[in-house]
Amino acid sequence: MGQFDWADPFLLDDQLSDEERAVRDTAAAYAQEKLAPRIVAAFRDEHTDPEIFREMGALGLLGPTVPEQYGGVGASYVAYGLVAREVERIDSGYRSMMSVQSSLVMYPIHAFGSEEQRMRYLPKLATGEYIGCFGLTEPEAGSDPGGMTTRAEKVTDGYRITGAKTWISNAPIADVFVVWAKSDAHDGAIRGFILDKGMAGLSAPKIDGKLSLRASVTGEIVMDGVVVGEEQLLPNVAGLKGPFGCLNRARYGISWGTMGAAEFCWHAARQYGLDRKQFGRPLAATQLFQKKLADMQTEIALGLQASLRVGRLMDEGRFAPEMVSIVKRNNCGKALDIARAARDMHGGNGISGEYGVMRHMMNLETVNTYEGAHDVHALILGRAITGIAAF
Ligand code: TGC
Ligand code: FAD
Repeated sequence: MGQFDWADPFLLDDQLSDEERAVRDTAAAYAQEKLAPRIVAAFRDEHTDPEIFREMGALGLLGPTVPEQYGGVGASYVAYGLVAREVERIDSGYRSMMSVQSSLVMYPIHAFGSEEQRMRYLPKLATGEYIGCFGLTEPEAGSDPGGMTTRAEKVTDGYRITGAKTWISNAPIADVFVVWAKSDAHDGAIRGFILDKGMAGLSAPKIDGKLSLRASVTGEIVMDGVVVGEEQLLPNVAGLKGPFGCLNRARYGISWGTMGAAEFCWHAARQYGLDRKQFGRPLAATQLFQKKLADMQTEIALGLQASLRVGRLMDEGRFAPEMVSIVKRNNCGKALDIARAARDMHGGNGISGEYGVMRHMMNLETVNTYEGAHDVHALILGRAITGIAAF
């Protein structure tokens, strides 16, 4: 008979390679030593520290799946997921900064870019010298990115890009902007362009006053006739499968990350219940409290196993986007439920910044919405189940 480890019920650790464990341990040590001490003040003050990109880059945590010749470490997608879990255990905003850089900026430049673009951008994105952002969402096109109105119009030797993106992570501090636009020169197909900070007509104003992801800066991307050369077009993809190909990776990473946030909330609720006495005994001695802890443990154990399976299939080149929809949707939804329950189990202390559970809860409201809202992933799955698109 085996031993039961309450914190790792299905022995996830056993299912990882030595290399994956090493990446996980590096990320965990960094997150606990460097990110945890900063987060309470960063969230309270709505402060994003760009230095975090350089710190993560120095440890190989940015674009870890990118091959070494371009500055990555050639790690597996399972390793990438483990990094997201450790970083989001501290805060979803920090994971957001990391996953945009890795999956939404480095991935498309590697997968869809020219060799010249790869060499020019990837090494500096990997070290964090460059910060990247990804512009798909527009004020009138969120869940339906095919409805975008940003246009790339052909001009001599290049394109003039006009339009606006909104709710863009990292945009106000970005050096590199991967943006998607309908290109007149390609029969109106959606194409990807790499814009550089400082280009004439490009600005990225900050969106102030968020009640969620306050440690991760969000902004607009305003493109007022930005003229770029042919060499800024991502040459190797056309259509929505370009941005969706990036989203598959980011959504997969989020499925691990949200489990990290949920584990933080679960462990915090357990410790609070052991320490806090009411009616002459610890809260953790009550049946209701234990049921909530058992529900959390069950959802987290199942969610992690599911993400691990999708990660292994991704590494084998056998994943389908619908698999990612299952784990992104379910793990976000369960993590949000767990954070809300943990907030309640902390009583009045649960609303203080110090205990962290309400911050996770507020963050997870965004995570449940971005990268395909919870209900939109249900519709992606509903289409696969019935053959009928109900969008
Ligand atoms: P649809 O007709 O389904 O597909 C159009 C074309 O795209 C292809 N495709 C995919 N390719 C790769 N991976 C996927 N997951 C794909 N899904 C679709 C498809 O094969 C087709 O290709 P082709 O060659 O036939 O043209 O497109 P639709 O317009 O009906 O899409 C509907 C829907 C709901 C699937 C889609 O619009 C959707 O996923 N909406 C959600 C939007 C979204 O997720 N936005 C995220 C913005 S980025 C962000 O939030 C970053 S936050 C990150 C952070 O801070 O951490
Ligand atoms: P809408 O599409 O208007 O949806 C509103 C509600 O309607 C949702 O509940 C949705 O589930 C529901 N709904 C939509 N369509 C249907 C339907 N057909 N049937 C039933 N229900 C439906 N985008 C980027 O491109 N890059 C980024 O870096 C980025 N970072 C973000 C950071 C933050 C902090 C936030 C909040 C958002 C970010 N986004 C980013 C945008 C994000 O991807 C969108 O907010 C998301 O895709 C939803 O779009 P929307 O906000 O327009 O909501």
